[in-house]
Amino acid sequence: MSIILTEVRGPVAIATLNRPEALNALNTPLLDALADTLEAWDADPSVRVMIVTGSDKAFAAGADIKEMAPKSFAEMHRENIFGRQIDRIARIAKPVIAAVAGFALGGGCELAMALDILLAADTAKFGQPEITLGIMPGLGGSQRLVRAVGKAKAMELCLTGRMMDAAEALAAGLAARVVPAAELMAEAVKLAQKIAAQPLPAAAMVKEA
Ligand code: DAK
Repeated sequence: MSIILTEVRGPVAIATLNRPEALNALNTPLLDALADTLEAWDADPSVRVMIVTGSDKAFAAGADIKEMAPKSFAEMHRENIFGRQIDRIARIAKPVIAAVAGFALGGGCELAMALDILLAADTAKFGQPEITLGIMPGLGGSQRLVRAVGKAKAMELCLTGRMMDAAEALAAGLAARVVPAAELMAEAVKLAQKIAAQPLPAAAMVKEA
């Protein structure tokens, strides 16, 4: 079974993270495959909007702790582990929606924030629990979370590692909208279709700006 499931519905392309045994923890093969997939769609004129999603239980429960564990923090920083792929994903020109149900923690929350619109299921739980492992957010969380929710809440989340539910994420400005979990994908596709109906160059320029 592929680590990324793909489906294209007209102008809307959907990538589903598929590592259920590890709650979609982001390891090198998964992030390589996701970046390759999104870049291929970015270059495909028939695709206008993309959606990245996970499972009911987890969008992604973090960067893969087992892959990081043998490395020193200095090695992780020097190798920019997982950072190269997140940077590739953030450079996708077409709009990308994060459809998030369940856990979006650590690198999982950072992946969602590297995309353009975060649509949350009412089951979504966000957090940057890195500090509980003795490390700090390394995939953009220290910057993107601040921009999304402001310094005070970002500091509180990063310094305590606590989780925030979907309602709090909506109130804080991290999520654009919260929908019932059963309707998450239908709502994400509807949103994607609405964007796909707009002129693509304008959409890409809005994103770039
Ligand atoms: N990595 C690897 N495996 C994970 C994982 C993760 N982040 N999260 C869950 N899993 C695995 C579990 O180990 C378990 O596998 P088995 O032990 O059965 O083999 C399976 O997924 C199911 O998890 P649980 O049994 O724990 O499920 P529960 O429902 O009981 O709990 C949970 C769900 C999400 C509360 C729990 O799994 C959990 O706390 N997970 C870890 C969450 C976390 O701490 N995430 C942040 C990871 S740190 C950097 C680059 C990157 C980063 C930092 C720096 N630089 C370049 C400098 C990134 C850091 C992170 O993301």
